[in-house]
Amino acid sequence: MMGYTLVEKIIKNHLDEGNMTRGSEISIKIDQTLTQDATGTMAYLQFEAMGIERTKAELSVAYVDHNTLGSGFENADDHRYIQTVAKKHGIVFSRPGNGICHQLHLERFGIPGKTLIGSDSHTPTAGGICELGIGAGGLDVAAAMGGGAYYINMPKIIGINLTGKLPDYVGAKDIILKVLSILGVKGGVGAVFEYKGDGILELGVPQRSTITNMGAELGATSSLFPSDEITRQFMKAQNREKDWVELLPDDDAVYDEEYTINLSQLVPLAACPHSPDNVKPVSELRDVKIDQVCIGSCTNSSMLDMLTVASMLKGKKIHPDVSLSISPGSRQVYEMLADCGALSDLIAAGARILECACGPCIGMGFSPKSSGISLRTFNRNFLGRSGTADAQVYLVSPQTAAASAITGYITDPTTLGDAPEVRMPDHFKINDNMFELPASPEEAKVITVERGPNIKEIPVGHSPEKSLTCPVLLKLGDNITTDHIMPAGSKILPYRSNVPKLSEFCFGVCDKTFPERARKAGKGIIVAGNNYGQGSSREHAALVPLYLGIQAVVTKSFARIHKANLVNFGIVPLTFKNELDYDLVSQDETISIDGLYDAVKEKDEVILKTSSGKEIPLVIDLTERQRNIVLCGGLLNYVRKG
Ligand code: MIC
Ligand code: SF4
Repeated sequence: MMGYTLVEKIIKNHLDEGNMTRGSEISIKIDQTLTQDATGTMAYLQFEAMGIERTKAELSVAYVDHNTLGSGFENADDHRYIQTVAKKHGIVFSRPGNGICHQLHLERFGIPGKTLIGSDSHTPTAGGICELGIGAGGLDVAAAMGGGAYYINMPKIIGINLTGKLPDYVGAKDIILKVLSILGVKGGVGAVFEYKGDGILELGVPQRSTITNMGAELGATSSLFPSDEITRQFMKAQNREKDWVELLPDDDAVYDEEYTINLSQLVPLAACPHSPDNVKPVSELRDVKIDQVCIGSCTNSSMLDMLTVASMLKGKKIHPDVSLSISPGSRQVYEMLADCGALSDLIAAGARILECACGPCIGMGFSPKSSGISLRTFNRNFLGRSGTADAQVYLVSPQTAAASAITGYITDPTTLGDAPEVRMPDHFKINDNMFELPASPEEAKVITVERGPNIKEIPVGHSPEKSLTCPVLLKLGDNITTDHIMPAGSKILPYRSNVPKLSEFCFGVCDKTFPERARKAGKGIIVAGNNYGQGSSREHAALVPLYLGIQAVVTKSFARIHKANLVNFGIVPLTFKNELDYDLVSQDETISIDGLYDAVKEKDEVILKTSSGKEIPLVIDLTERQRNIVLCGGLLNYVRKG
């Protein structure tokens, strides 16, 4: 008998259907769920539509952290909806101002060995304390709250051995950027990453969580560190030692692939525009003059990150041409920074302190100047995500960000001499008064859920047509992100509960004429290259195309969460059997797929006919369950049908 890896141990304990053969479909029981507000309204509308009284998960938390700008009534309306729906249905509500979902979940709720799904792609952050966190569409989270198991393909397991010790000024962000430089943005699709080796003993939970967080950028299903003495100390410092359990991989555990990174040889790295895997050593970028630095996001906003930055900025002045924003990850971090005086060091240096929320990471304020250069400690630098179409965003560690904020150029922090020593506190300040507990089942009966006028009906999917004839409405290249499909930012994000309004912005980054053309055509398909739909878990990237009449998406390959979202809303995901056939289809031509419905029902292939009569074989890579969902026109119809 072979030993087990961490993910095998957790899955084995939660297995509902299937077996742990790599790549085969399994379903797992879900212990905890989380939502954030930008995906949460949809998730709870769908939960309500399922008619379930109370969440069946051990713990469900509704965080508000994305849409906190409040430039109109829309966000506040959505927050009140989430607050009341949470109170009524047994869900803990985290008020706006409490912090970023993933940081808060680590601090207050995550438990080693448990399973968590969240309507946010960075839910794997919880892997920093060995909780199996998986990002999913809101509808899947709603189904898990209803007691349903969650379906994934049994991942392959990639072991990352860390050896050596990080040099001064080199951080956890540099480790994950290194992994991204090796494997790329689709190198983790279908995989879980497990970190091991002596090097992990050098990393505290905040650093481990920076790494598991950005595993999302590899396309991974999740990432895990073991739950060891370091995890115990972190949970003890959060007054949660009782929730700690040890969880280590077996010595003879088998990994499908292994890589080794020697931390002692690592240098500060940056992901250059416009992809997290476009990685270069910071030292090669030293002539790049910058306009802006943003420190924060669920990747790098822990107390440790903030103390590191404060120690580097203490007694210094931000370069006059640089605007520096700092968003602490949670109110705990914020309060403790205030208590220890580090907050005044940041303010004195000239930092612009923002509330603890996602903020600039999702384009909610702080968009750079036109063609501005922004250095961010975040996890995504996709084109346009910052809110400025021609901005150039580099992703770096807090150390590189702080060093560069002072000099005005991208600066290798290791050139600064000895690093100031920064220690994590032995105890965190615990104050849970921004969490609101749900009502008892009795009290819940009289709670009215408040629904503002921004909350509109969710479009419902339909079965695939028997045979489909329609235009190719858009042809796209590789690595199209959900930020391309359904952009966010301060002008668009407030409409997350209003699909008709949202549809005006669909594919705005690629082609502003798309919504109008789609409306006129009434129906159509999209054609794209590899890794289509990478990035965010937002199901709006499926729902809005559905609303605009998209029937099928034909690609070279899909990102995991987006493919699941297409299935959940009844859009047929198809892939080219021969990748080269991609070149044979053109935008605007009329294609036909004869026998589409029957093919989804029981065939592995179907033929797409181009207008010039070429026949292109397409693969239908769906499990039986997924086929049935698509045939019903999506998961809601499927669940309703029973
Ligand atoms: C993101 O980082 O892209 C987001 C915004 O957190 C998304 C969720 C969303 O689109 O609401 C994610 O990562 O899933
Ligand atoms: Fe928020 Fe950014 Fe993290 Fe997404 S990646 S959850 S927007 S901080």
